[in-house]
Amino acid sequence: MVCGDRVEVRRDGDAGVIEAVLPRASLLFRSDAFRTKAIAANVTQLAVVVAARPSFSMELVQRCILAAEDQGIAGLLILNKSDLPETPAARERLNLLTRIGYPLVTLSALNDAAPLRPALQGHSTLLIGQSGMGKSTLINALFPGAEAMTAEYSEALDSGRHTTTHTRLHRLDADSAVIDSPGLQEFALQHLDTDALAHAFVEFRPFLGQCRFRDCKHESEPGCRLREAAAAGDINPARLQLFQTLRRHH
Ligand SMILES: Nc1nc2c(ncn2[C@@H]2O[C@H](COP(=O)(O)OP(=O)(O)OP(=O)(O)O)[C@@H](O)[C@H]2O)c(=O)[nH]1
Ligand SMILES: [Mg+2]
Ligand SMILES: [Zn+2]
Repeated sequence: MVCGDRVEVRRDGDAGVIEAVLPRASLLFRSDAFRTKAIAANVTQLAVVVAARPSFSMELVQRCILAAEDQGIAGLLILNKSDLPETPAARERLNLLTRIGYPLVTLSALNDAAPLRPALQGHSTLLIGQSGMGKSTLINALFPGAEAMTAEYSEALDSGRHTTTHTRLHRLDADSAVIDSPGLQEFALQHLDTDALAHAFVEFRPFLGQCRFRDCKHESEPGCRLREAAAAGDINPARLQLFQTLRRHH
């Protein structure tokens, strides 16, 4: 059983006994070189939380979004700590994803979480991201009684302190929930084969199946439609490059 599972419970006196775990609409995994672990079930939206400080990895953000796409989960970007003066530069880096359609909410969890509320409606949203970006601070802003632990990030290490250790679901209303999760350092995608990986790049989809060779790896094969699209500016070469890097690491 993982966070977000729906279960059937039988009453047994004062206690409840879980009789069955209902089929999952989605299941998100996190993995590193050593192991794979389920994070949460039945998530309908993955919100990647970033901030100008500590610094964030755009590759890690994209890996999270790719994992979401693979599971048919909507991707959302949250740029937190908008009170920091370096925020416009962080916003600029996110263009790589906002240009292909991913929605972005910019806010300061310390000041006001209201800008996020409309995007949460009707979704089970998993907050994910590097340590220190402010996921738990955001939970506390949305749920006044939550008392989620937060901690200042380390300026010396330019990273958070891995304060949150468990994944926890907070119910917003009957059909909306928000899940806090421990900070990520890496997000492996070994479980995606070449085809699944290519499909996870949403802007590649119109071009897939149009390469000269059916088993095209989109590397140096002649007649590769994806490389043509990158050369023509229809897809960002940086995204094709990320695809190639991830594919080679299978
Ligand atoms: N300036 C500023 N600081 C913020 C904001 N939101 C959060 N912080 C600070 O950022 C630090 C990290 O916040 P957390 O909420 O603990 O971060 P987290 O993403 O939950 O970190 P992990 O649980 O380690 O993954 C804390 O010192 C927060 O007070 C914000 O909007 N502005
Ligand atoms: Mg936290
Ligand atoms: Zn190709």
